[in-house]
Amino acid sequence: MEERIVRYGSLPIILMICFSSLNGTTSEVYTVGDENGWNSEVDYVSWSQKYNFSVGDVLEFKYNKGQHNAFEVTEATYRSCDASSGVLAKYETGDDQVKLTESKKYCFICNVTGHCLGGMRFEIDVKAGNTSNNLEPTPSPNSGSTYAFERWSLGLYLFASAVLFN
Ligand SMILES: [Cu+2]
Repeated sequence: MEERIVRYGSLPIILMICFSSLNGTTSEVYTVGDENGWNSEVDYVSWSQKYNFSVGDVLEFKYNKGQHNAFEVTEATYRSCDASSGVLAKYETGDDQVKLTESKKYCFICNVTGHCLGGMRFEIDVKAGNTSNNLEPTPSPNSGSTYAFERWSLGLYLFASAVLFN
C-alpha cells in the first residue's frame, strides 16, 4: 500500500523531468522572416531580436532562387554590405538550411545589388544553449506547483482509500 502511494505521488515529478530533459536537447529550425521568408519586405533586425538562438539550431532561408541569396559574412562586411571580402559561406538554392554549429556572432546578408543596404541583413548571437540549459536550476514556481500537485494527488488517494477500505 505504501509503495503505491509513493509511486502515484512521484508520477508528476517523473513526467516533469522527462519533459524538461527533452526540452533541453531539442534544436529548433527558424525560418528567417517567419512566414514572410527572405525578401526585401521584411525588417530582419526586428526578426532576429525575437528569438534566442542556440548551438544546434538551424536557420532556413526561403526565397525565389536567383532573386536573392544568403551569404554568411564577417561583422565588417555585414556593416559595409561590401561582399568583395569577408564572405564565410554562400547559400543560393532558394531553400537553404544553415546549421548554427558554433557559439559566436553570425552575420547574414543578401548579396543581390542593393538588397543588403535595403535591409536584407541581420546578425545574431548564438549561445551554447543546449548544454547549459540542463545546468540551470528548475524554476521554483514550477517545482512548487509540482509538489502541490503531488500532495494533492496523495491526499486524493488517501481519501479514496479511506472511503473504500473503511
Ligand atoms: Cu535579396
